Amino acid sequence: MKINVIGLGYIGLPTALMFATHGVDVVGTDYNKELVHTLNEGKTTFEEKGLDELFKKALKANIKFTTDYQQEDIYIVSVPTPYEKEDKKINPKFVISAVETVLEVCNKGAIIVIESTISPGTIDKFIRPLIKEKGYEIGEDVHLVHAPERIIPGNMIYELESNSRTIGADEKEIGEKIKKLYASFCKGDIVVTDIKTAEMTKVIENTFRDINIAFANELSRICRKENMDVYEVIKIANKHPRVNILQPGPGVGGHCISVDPWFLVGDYPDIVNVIKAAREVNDGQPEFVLKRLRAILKENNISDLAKVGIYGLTYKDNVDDIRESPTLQMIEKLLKDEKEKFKIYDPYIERKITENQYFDFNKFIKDIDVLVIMNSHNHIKENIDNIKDKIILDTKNIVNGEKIYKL
Ligand code: SAJ
Repeated sequence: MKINVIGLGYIGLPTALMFATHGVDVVGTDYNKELVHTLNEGKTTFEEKGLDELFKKALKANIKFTTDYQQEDIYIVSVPTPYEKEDKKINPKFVISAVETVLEVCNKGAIIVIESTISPGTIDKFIRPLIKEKGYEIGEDVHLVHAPERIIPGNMIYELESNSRTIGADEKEIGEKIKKLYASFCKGDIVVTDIKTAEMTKVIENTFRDINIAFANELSRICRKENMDVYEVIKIANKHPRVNILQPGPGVGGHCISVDPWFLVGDYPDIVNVIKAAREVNDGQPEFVLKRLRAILKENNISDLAKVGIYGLTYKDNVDDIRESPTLQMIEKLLKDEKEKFKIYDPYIERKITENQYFDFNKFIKDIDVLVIMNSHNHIKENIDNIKDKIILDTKNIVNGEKIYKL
């Protein structure tokens, strides 16, 4: 079988590699020339456990990278789906242009599988009219499928193989055909349903997690008010057989959980309450961290912000992805003109992102008195002994001792 994967980012690349290492002939297409060039030089474009090994295996199998769309029978579209900042609605411009270009080159009867996360109804609202407008008959000239991914950055390769998946299709046979294609590497249960159900399911999975993290974050604020240990409260409550509270943290980042719930807020403004409130709590968490930091500085009579170091720029632990990261939310939105004063370090980030960024951990630690832990990368856990003499705001609950403050 031959496929053309469109979009070689965080999801498209590992998916293309997985297909290639499981007997499928793959051409990966991306409009970013530099990215295609890097892949053709034999290098991956981001860090992910097991990705380099999988990439090497795929190169020995059958995979090519190009900026051109191919004439094929099956396309997997894995392009970003941003949202509009003003009305919080999805902006499907990348999916639209990918489908438009596919239509120009595809064989008659081709199947276009959209993997990108899209809000419920996006295919009905934007993709079907577009295809009809171009004079194609859906179900005849082209078939549509929505096959959202579920993999978690940091454990993508394992999850690609073992997670269950959803395939939404108009026609049962097409759904079954694509199910068979994914079953080449996916050992999990693959459920075939209709397109809109698949769209809704994907978005509400991430919304579920956002709401649950917001609950933990709100608890951290309540416990702070009462000067109580939120982690102890959660640990005890979780002994209840039907309670499973997540962990509070410095905020929610990434391009999934902090984005997808907004699609529902944008599309159902008259209905949505809980989802919107949860989003606002999680978006407000970096500000809570900052307030907590200012209180700690006051308590310790520290007025010089140059003594403060922030550890962690990525959106979560042990990944190199900084999209929507709580630290960036904190320095960009909240600190503004003060941001130059803080010192910043993240072992996963080797390029300059912000002012006063350090690339040497020991030097960073030497230059500060107060440390704010925003990420619990394995790196910091291995260096606990080197930081214990600092005043620490530990938003990830990884270190205990005197002068160590929690959320
Ligand atoms: N976080 C907390 N407390 C927790 C758990 C997470 O504050 O108890 C924070 C993290 O630090 C991070 C954010 O939430 O900033 C999101 O991290 P995550 O690891 O929960 O999820 P993502 O965004 O990396 O990946 C999610 C996953 N979705 C779900 O778990 C429902 C993944 O399966 C999806 O494939 C991915 O979104 C996606 O692409 O949609």
